[in-house]
Amino acid sequence: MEQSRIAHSIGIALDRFIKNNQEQFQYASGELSQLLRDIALASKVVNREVNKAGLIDIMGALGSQNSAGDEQQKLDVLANIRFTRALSKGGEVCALISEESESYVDLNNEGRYVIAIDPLDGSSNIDVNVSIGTIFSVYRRKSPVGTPIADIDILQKGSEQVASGYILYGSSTMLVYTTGHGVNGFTYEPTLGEYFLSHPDLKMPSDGKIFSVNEGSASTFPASLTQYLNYCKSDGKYLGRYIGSLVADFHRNMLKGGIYIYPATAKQPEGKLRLMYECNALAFIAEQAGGRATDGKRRILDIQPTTLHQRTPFYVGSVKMVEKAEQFGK
Ligand code: AFP
Repeated sequence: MEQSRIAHSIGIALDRFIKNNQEQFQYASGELSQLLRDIALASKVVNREVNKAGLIDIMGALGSQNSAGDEQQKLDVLANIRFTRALSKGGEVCALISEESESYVDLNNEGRYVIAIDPLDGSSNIDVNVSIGTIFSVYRRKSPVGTPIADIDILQKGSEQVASGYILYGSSTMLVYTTGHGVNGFTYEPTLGEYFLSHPDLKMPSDGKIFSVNEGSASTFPASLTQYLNYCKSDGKYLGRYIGSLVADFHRNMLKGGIYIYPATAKQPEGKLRLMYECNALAFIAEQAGGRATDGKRRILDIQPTTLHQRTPFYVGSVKMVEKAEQFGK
């Protein structure tokens, strides 16, 4: 019995996977690997807090508002602290852009990387025990190491990301990331406190059946989107699925095939989602998994950000579904 148990390999742990694949990275000095480990470690702490949230009554609004005017939840604040702390301790990060801070956080002029992060996305789902996520993008700084951070370091296009990923705090906790060599997904094993490779070389189906959009705002959608949704509904093969947690909606569509849309609306002409710490990271992952991400017209990764908290419409998912939705806008 014991022998047969030992014979079964438990799989590749995240640490080993990162180490084994370090050479793939153009600037393989080990710093990016360490940075990914720092993010993984912080996510374990956040995961623990997310899991015990209901038990120790740390849920609910703290009463302050973040830079975008959203009401901050306690867990948002905690997650922001955990990730900032982990990334500042490591020393690899010179600046951190976060949903929770109006300006970027200057961490360490010696660091070579800039991080954009939404520490806890989908915060309105926290109180009702629905999946939430962390989203992150990693860039190389452009100014010389040791000098103060400059705008060119901060306002980089998504196409300049060297890594991106997300953590999904769902029925299992998963970390999914890319360094531009495909996408790999790791599932957290809580009793061992470790992520294990569960979804190697993830590919998004080229077509799908799921459309994810908040139809509560349908009266304010652009005409092209209304036409696309009418097409989906009249066809009969499509399913509507919308959690309202970007990471969870994106992850489901990546595994099953589908499209997630947050359009420009009459109320929010630039859309709701933030380019730098929501859309770019998922666009990079989508493309690396064979999917497509646009603002309905332009490739997300080609958009030059001009401000930290810039918003963009977001169409992401299976190539054929995104292309079909775009056709209605031509
Ligand atoms: P919250 O963090 O305020 O819950 O917003 C979540 C989010 O940024 C993204 O995760 C969702 O997909 C999207 O907004 C939901 O927005 P709507 O409630 O307008 O559909």
